[in-house]
Order: sequence, then C-alpha cells, then structure tokens
Amino acid sequence: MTKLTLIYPSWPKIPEQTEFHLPPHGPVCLAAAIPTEYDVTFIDENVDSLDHTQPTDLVLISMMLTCQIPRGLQIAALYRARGIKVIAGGIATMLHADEVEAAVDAVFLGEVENGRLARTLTDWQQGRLQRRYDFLHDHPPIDAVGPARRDILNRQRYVYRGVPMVDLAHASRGCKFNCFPCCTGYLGGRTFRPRPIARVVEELQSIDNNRLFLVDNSLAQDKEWLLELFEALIPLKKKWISHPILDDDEVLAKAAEAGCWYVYQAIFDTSDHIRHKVRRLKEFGIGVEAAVLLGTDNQDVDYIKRLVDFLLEIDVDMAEFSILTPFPHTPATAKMRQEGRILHSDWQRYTTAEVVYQPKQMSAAELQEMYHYAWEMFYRDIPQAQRMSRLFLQVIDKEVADNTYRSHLDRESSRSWRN
Ligand code: B12
Ligand code: SF4
Repeated sequence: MTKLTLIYPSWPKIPEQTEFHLPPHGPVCLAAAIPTEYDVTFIDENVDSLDHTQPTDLVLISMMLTCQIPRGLQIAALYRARGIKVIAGGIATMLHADEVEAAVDAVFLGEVENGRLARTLTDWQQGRLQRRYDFLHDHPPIDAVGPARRDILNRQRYVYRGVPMVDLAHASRGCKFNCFPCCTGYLGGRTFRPRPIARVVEELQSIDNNRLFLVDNSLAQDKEWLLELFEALIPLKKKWISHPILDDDEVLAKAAEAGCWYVYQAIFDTSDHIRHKVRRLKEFGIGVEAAVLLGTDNQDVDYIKRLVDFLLEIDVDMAEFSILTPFPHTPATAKMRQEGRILHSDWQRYTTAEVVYQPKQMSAAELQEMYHYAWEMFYRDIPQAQRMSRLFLQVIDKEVADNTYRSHLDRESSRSWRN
C-alpha cells in the first residue's frame, strides 16, 4: 500500500495563553479526500515528535498559520534531501504560495474536495506532479464536503487537565464580510457557502465527543439558515463553542437551546452596543470569550487601558488579546504596506504576541508593553486557569442537566474543577 505521511508542523504558542492543543481541522478534512488505497500516517508536531527518517512514499504538509511556515519548510527540506516528494497545502500555504512553492515539490491552493486531491495524487503516482494546483478561486460544490476523517488523530494527545478537548467541525465555508485584519475573504471567498444541514447533523452526530468547536468563519451570515441549523442541532444535545453569532434574539435563543456553550466575541470598543451584546449573550446562558485586537489606528495607550477596564466591568468570562499583525492578503496589510509601516517579515514572529509593524498612535515598544499590561490586568484578580475552570463548570452543569455528562471522560471529576 502506498504510504502517505501527513504532517502538521509545530508553531510557536502565545506565551500569555494557557497552553492547550486542539485537534487540527484542516488535516482531518484533507484526509477525508484521500482515496482509501493510500495508507495515511498523521503527525501533529504540536503534540507528537516527528521522526523524519521513517519510511514513507510521499509527504503532505498542512500549514494553517503564518508562524508555522518556517518549521513547515524545514520539514520539507528534510524529506526532499531523502528524495521524497513533498506537497504543501492549507491556509498558510495559500497565503504564502510563492515562498512555499519554491521550497516544496508542489503547492495545492484551495479546497481538496470533489476529487481534486485524488487527481493530484494520481499525477504524482504517474510522475507528472505539477508545481502548482491552483483552485483558490474555484471552490468545489459545498455538498462535496463530507465528514472529516477524525480517526487519523492520536486522541490521547488532545487533553487538558485530564479533560478531552473539543472536536472541531464546520457547517459552512466562506465569509461575506471583509473585516480589515482578516484574510478569509481571500481564502474561502466572499460568498457564504452553507453545507446541507442534514450532512452537518450526520457528521456531528458521528463524533464521539459531546463538546465541539464550530470553526465556521462567522455564524452571522444568514438568519434563516442559522435558525434551521440550530433547530436541527437541538436533538443532538452537543455543547459547542463558535465565532460570533448573529445578534438577534430569536437566533441567540435558538443557539442556546442548540447547545451553544460560549462564543469568541470580537470586542473592539467600549460602546453600549458591545455592552448590550455581551449582556444578552449572558442572559441566554452563553459564555463570552472576548477576542481583543490591540494596536488598531484609533488606539493609544489610554484607549487600551479603558478597553481592559471595560472588559472587567462588563464581566466577560475570558479575554484573548492579540496584537494587530499584517498577515498577507488582508485589507490591513495592503494599507500598512502602502504606508511603509511593516517592520519585518520574520514569519516565526508573526504570532500576534509581538509587534511587527509601526502603530499609529504609540511606539512599537509602547504597544508591546500595553499588550502585556492587558493580559496581566485582565487576569490579575481571577487567573486564567480559574476562569477557564468556570467555563468548564458551565458546560458540565449544562450536561448534567440534560444527562449528557460523561464523567468517566473527565478524568479530573467535576468536583476537582470546582475546588
Ligand atoms: C480553527 C482555527 C484556529 C484553531 C486551530 C486549532 C488547530 N489545532 O488547528 C485555534 C483556535 C487554536 C486557532 C488559533 C489561532 N489562530 Co486560527 N483559525 C482557525 C480557523 C477559524 C479555521 C481553520 C480551519 O480549520 N478551517 C477549515 C479547514 C477545513 O480548512 P483548511 O485548513 O483551509 O483546509 C482545507 C484546504 O486548505 C485543504 N488543505 C489543508 N491542508 C492541506 C494540506 C495539503 C497537502 C493539501 C493538498 C490540502 C490541504 O484541505 C482542507 C479541505 O478542503 C481559521 C479561519 C478560517 N476559517 O480559515 C483561523 C485562522 C487560520 N487563524 C488565524 C489566527 C490569526 C490565529 C491566532 C494567531 C489568533 C490568536 N491571536 O489567538 C491563533 C494562533 C496563536 C498561536 N500562535 O498560538 C488566522 C491566520 C492568520 C495567519 N496568516 O497566520 C485565520 C486565517 C483567521 C483570520 N481571520 O485571519 N485558530
Ligand atoms: S473577521 Fe470574521 S466576520 Fe470578519 S471577514 Fe474575517 S471571518 Fe468574516
């Protein structure tokens, strides 16, 4: 049997964030499109060590983040030195296509479904692998997206304090918005592409994990579809996390009923609009993890101090601070490049924990200092681990209420989380 090694390179973690590892989603979706005659070994270098001397016929490297690129290219060089061909794909490959193409045998840009990856593998087997497979602006039909192949994951590796991590899944692709720091418009296109709800339900039902992360770009794109999706999720009794959900009472109520546990909510100002949004989410029993971008052109040192006070005042459950980073193919980067404000392209340092551009109303050093200030101030009185435990307790309480709590999976029982 032809042996494929699929590798997810390690990336530098954000030092301020509690370190945990989620099962990668790109690789399991990609694996679902590999024909069954191939034997697939998956290595997530974030949780497993890679032995590049093991026998393999072909290497596939999946890269999601810009800061994963340097390590991904190092791995490619190790295999190519042995004469083994390397194909790279995934979000970061799409964003850094030329650079990656120069370091591997082929780049695959875009989504693999509808036989596209199978045809690429056939090209390789027949000795006519092309340098570039470009499907970036040619998305496969959305109903070609099948259930991900989660069986390739080494499950025991994705555990935090004895508790299995959430499983990742998605119900749609594309995003109709075009927010300035974001590259999803370039990647998945600006058309909302919802998967057929029956197929999503079928996939989620088959996942042997009650806790999920729906990684859809935005659950704020189509009210009717959302209501239908959430209605269909109710009988599954899954508990899930997501990116922002449409700010609409009917939708939020249905999301809560469908098991929404908490959302990553972008918080960019101290307005009443945000205050009400957070209050309403909480009223519906949905937790809030604030995703806070620091360093936008309207912010100065005082603004960031006020923002942190505001987060504490409106009582979000968790906060994740990121420094605005000029990732390729975002509107923000186009503007910064034009203004000559990008300091360097050392991708390893593009983690969002480090300032890599010249802010407008602060020095780079001041912004870096304010980033540390934000993490420290927000978690000063209630540390991160304690806030995270509270969120876990919320899901445990929801599960106990609807008889889905599986205490044997949480090796540290709910009692230990409460202590
Ligand atoms: C899930 C996710 C995460 C998860 C990742 C979990 C994990 N273990 O993998 C978590 C929450 C950890 C995460 C963290 C971060 N993320 Co994130 N994340 C995403 C998200 C929402 C979805 C990615 C995904 O799974 N897509 C769905 C899969 C199916 O698509 P895919 O990967 O493209 O795979 C398809 C194809 O590309 C192809 N494919 C994939 N691999 C390969 C390989 C080969 C060989 C081939 C042929 C094909 C192929 O097959 C798949 C099916 O068609 C994206 C946004 C988005 N929607 O893409 C942001 C995104 C990737 N994240 C981003 C960012 C900025 C971050 C953070 C830095 C944010 C922060 N400050 O915290 C952190 C990382 C911090 C750190 N250094 O520790 C940016 C990337 C920017 C960049 N250039 O680096 C994105 C694009 C979001 C954005 N709005 O800009 N993230
Ligand atoms: S930030 Fe979210 S809503 Fe905005 S374009 Fe990116 S994925 Fe879409």
